[in-house]
Amino acid sequence: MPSDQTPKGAAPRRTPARAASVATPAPAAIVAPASSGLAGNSPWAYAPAPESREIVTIRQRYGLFIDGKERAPSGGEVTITYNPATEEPLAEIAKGTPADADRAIEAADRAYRKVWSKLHPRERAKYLYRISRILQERSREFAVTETMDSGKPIRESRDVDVPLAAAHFWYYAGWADKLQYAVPGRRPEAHGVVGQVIPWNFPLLMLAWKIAPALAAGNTVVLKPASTTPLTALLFADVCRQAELPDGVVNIVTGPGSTGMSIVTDPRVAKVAFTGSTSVGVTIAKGIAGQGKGLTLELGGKAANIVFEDAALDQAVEGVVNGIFFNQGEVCCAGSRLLVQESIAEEFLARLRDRMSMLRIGDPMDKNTDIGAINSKAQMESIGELVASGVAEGAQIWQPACDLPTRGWFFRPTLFTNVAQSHRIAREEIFGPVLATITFRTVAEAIEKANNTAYGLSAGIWTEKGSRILQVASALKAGVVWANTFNRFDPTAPFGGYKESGYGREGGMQGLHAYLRSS
Ligand code: TAP
Repeated sequence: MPSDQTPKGAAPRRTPARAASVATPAPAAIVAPASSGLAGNSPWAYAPAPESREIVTIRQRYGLFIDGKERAPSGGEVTITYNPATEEPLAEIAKGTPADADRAIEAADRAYRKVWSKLHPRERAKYLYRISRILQERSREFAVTETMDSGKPIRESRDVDVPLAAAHFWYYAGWADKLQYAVPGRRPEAHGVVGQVIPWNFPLLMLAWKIAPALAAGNTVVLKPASTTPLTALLFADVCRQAELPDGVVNIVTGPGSTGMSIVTDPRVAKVAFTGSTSVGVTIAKGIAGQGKGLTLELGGKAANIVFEDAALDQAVEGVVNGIFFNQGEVCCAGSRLLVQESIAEEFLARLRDRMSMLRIGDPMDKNTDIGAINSKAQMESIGELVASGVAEGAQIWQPACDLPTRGWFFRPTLFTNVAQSHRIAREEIFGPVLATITFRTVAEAIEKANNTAYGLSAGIWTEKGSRILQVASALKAGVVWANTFNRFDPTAPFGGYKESGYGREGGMQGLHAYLRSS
């Protein structure tokens, strides 16, 4: 396998950079006057606080991780992964083919039959603990790599993605020798080989959500990362080697969607887990229909974040900002619909605009950055198209006046008011830093509007009244309901959706069930 090195963090030279950046479609007339906040040219602007890239060595080329070894793709082709904040190519990534998927599944099947299923569960647990410890020890390296490859702020990869990924391995390590307590009265058994396909918004964390419970339950894994964010999965392959995980227990096959499809439809794959768009989720469900495989689908969302008139307004503003601007809004459970009670709407929106004017948008490697880069040019264009539809359909757009970097894919935080429930921005998952505001008068109206969506992944409630939280939470058709907080994740808590947000749960004991068959 080629292993030629470039200097630390350097991009391969021979690949040309991508086209010029995509401008946020924000006509000057709809942009607010210059902010007096902490961003831009304010005398109170923060000094730059860039994280060092020195800890990371990004190689020029990466192969597939199959049977414990790095392998060249059978077709000899590569794709390029880019830094979304600079548009620079980071590395060449093996373009795995169906033949490579076949080899990976064969290795996982062999590892399952000959090694992993024969290990005492306590021994399996030791590997998971070891992986968790290594992730913690190498956390800075993972955080910097994740930020460079995905565009998310270093503050988030450092404080959320990497610690949560380590926590998932730690949590499921504890389950490995206690599986009988997860399915009382029945005999838990692993499926065998599981096929997993993950998206680009939380590359390492989604890998942990998938691999940790699968291994704890005694399965072996073939995982396909998203094409735009393969680097932390490939770094994780190195962690598997460092942890001396037996060969073939984890296999990572980079490549296009069609390679993901050949993994999930292979008859030797007994269980499939997918996170990503609803359309691909549907394609996968159709592709494996009738094969008797286990399937969990974690798909899109259009969460309502509901603010009642008695809420602590400043806290609610923080929660709404966190709900939609965390990870640039590229979050399946993002609170992308703000439902605010009419009596406080004007005041709430004024405070929200003030807060949005303080957000710092720019270099994701700067520790002060709140909103980093959009993951890809395609995603930028998709956000821009939906925002343009909001303007065309008559919603009122507002964006803070902030300077965006001249290179890279950056999108201004965007607030829409005068939104009708029929508008596309109120119905479709935008997967970007765009908030659509709808008002309501009564609790019943709030519930009806919140549930008026094809999705059902998450929701938020902001009120001082405990009884109202219980009433509204039990009426909302959403898998996760946060009260007076938003985007809280914990390995012990199940996560998943209803309706077009998919089915099955990840996290907690429920997440383990998906990886067990019990008799
Ligand atoms: P998807 O196409 O759903 O990509 C997710 C994963 O599925 C990637 O690894 C992708 O591989 C793979 N994939 C694509 N087509 C496949 C197929 N036919 N069979 C098996 N695997 C396949 O998402 P996207 O195109 O990157 O984003 C489109 C929209 O989906 C976004 O705008 C957003 O609304 C939504 N999205 C939702 C989520 C979550 S968490 N709900 C995550 C990402 C995107 P490649 O990367 O190689 O294409």
